[in-house]
Amino acid sequence: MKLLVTGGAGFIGSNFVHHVLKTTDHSVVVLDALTYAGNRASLDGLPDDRFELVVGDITDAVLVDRLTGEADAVVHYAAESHNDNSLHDPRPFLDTNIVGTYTLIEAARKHGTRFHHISTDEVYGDLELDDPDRFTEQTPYNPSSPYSSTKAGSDLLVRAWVRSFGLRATISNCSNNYGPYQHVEKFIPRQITNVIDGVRPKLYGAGQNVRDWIHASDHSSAVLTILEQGRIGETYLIGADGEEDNRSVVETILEAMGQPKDAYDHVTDRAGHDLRYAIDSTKLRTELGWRPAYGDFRAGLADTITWYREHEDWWRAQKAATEARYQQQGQA
Ligand code: NAD
Ligand code: TDX
Repeated sequence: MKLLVTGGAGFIGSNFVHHVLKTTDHSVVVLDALTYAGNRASLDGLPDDRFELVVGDITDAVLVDRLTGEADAVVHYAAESHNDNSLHDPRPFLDTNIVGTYTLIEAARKHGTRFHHISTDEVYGDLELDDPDRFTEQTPYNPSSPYSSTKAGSDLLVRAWVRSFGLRATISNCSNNYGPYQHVEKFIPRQITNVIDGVRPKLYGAGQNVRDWIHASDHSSAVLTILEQGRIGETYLIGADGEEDNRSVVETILEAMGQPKDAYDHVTDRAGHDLRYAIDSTKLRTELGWRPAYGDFRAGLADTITWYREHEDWWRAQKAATEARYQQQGQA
């Protein structure tokens, strides 16, 4: 297959492109606008004969129409992805997440192209800490932030295009990813690179919020499985049973990096901060037989710390500007 991967120069998209080119004989065209979150270097070393990067915007209907017409399938990762940014400037989230997705599904409908939409568990809102239930494919949508509401909107557009126009689409909603190539604005790489720089990690509020962590390589294998074997029109939740509260994550990072466990600061909490996410991925596991390879979050985190230590050239250029932005927001 020839895949068009939008947002392939971002964190999860680039992990997917590496995974596909390593484990299949599919070829890949990445369409990426190289916003502040995209990095060409995340795609270094890929085979020229099976890989191409097109720098462009997913709201560019002419470009999207041509590239979609040339592809056998579209895997749509491109998004504005950071909750904190969406609280300070929501507009790009509407443009990319809503209008961009609309532009892609219109092209896929016209050309009859198979479409896989990447989304997030945040569309379901949040859970109480002691809620015995986790999110399933049946959980009602209830997003909290400008980011998650635009992702929810994009999911609903895809669902409507399946029902109204017969778009051959699947959707996946995944939990929080960690691993190589994640921007230093995000929680785990921000704290790892802070410790490397001799700066104390920054915990929002009391740090009791829970996220359900999955390694990006496991997200990639799940998406490939759904693309190749998923039932058209279906939604699959992707998760690896990795619930951890933020304070434990910071303490684990500090210990793994040889620092005292309590060497972190509390900073201003995020407005509207979701308390807990948790994914039940039974459908994906029983229907399609998918399993995560990283069973142990601490082992995955240790690999990730090693990656950031060894790839300072990849993240260094973004660190100062990212921390300056947090400083302005009172979260530094
Ligand atoms: P990211 O911010 O690291 O990467 C986004 C990429 O999209 C960047 O390369 C950027 O240049 C590109 N992009 C942004 N706007 C564009 C536009 N208008 N046209 C073309 N390219 C554009 O994001 P990520 O964390 O890799 O997330 C990828 C996808 O996965 C998103 O759809 C996100 O909602 C979803 N997701 C993320 C997580 C997570 O934990 N990070 C979890 C579940 C789902
Ligand atoms: O410095 C920090 N301190 C802190 O305590 C930062 C940056 C974050 N946090 C907290 C907020 C969250 O509870 O850590 C948790 C994780 O924060 P983020 O990395 O910003 O992720 P989150 O808001 O949970 O969203 C992520 O997972 C779901 C991705 O950014 C989304 O794109 C995805 O949909």
